[in-house]
Amino acid sequence: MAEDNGKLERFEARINAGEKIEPKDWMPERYRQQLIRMMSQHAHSEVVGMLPEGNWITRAPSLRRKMVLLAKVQDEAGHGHYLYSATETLGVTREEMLEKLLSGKAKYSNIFNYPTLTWADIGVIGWLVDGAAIVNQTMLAKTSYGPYSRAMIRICKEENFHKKQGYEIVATMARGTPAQRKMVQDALNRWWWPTLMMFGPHDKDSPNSGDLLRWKVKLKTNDELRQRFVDITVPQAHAVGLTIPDPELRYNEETGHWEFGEIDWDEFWRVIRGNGPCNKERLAARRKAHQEGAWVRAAAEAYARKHGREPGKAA
Ligand code: FAQ
Repeated sequence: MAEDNGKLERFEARINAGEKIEPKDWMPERYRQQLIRMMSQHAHSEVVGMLPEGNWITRAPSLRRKMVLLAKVQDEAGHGHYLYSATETLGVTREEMLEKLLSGKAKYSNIFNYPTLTWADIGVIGWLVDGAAIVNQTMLAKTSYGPYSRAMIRICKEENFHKKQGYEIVATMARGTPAQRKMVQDALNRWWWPTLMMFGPHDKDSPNSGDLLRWKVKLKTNDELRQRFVDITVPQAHAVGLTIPDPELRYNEETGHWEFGEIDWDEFWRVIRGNGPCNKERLAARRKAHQEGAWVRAAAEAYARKHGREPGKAA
């Protein structure tokens, strides 16, 4: 125990000195478990996050829009892969993580349990959802765990492109016909509040934040990041003539922040516990894809064995 205390002290001193923790370094079991929880949920979010947008690839309004959306959805598959690989460095296998997702035990971001009803939703997802992801992940790029931090740096670069393509769709529709303006405003009305929920519960209701902040996995709290997102996004909505669907939204000259109304936390908990509008549909789609991909996994394993490599390990 005394030895463990010494290790813990050295571990925390390294974190406080801004050093990265690497896979083979000693780490408290609680740090490892918290990272597995958070990083695997993040990986699942990227993969499930392909579904609402993938739904629109065949219906994109032009070839250019189709190519861009295809590339974006493909990027998200890539992000899932980097994040599963980074999580594997903590001693958990990809199969274990996937089993938790497919059996409904693991969480993934609340936001991907809402339907994409019109093309404007694709613009608004890029602008708001990728915009929120960037605010959150720019901080995570400085996280104390080396593999997560490095994955985040690359992912953030791609998310910046995603946000720009989304805002371009939004701006184009906002200066389009009355029907297009109505469609994009309606999409903003439906996605605004669920996007604010992406940052997690208020700090006072966030059981994990204590450990995560202490060990610099998180560098800012849920409420701090949510406020930052609102401050960045409100002027962007105004710039294209859209209205944020919050009657309580007002700018506070003294603090320099946009104040906003209360989030419907009952809706948040309902959605993350499996009872949102599309939870069942999303999991069914993932299970189907997993089953249909069985032959690909079998072929990859057979190939690895034939060439004397352990399946799942790089050459
Ligand atoms: N959704 O104690 P806290 C993307 C759960 S990537 C679902 O505050 P924590 C890119 C939380 O897990 C989006 N569950 O938790 C893209 C915990 O339950 P547990 C994903 C949530 O970890 C764009 C409980 O509530 N990004 O969008 C959510 O300290 C477009 C209590 O919460 C990440 O995952 C939620 N929103 O803070 C892809 C970023 N919030 O596990 C495709 C990494 C909270 O104890 C298309 N993660 N919960 O059973 C994080 O930064 C943190 O994990 C938070 C939550 C901030 C999400």
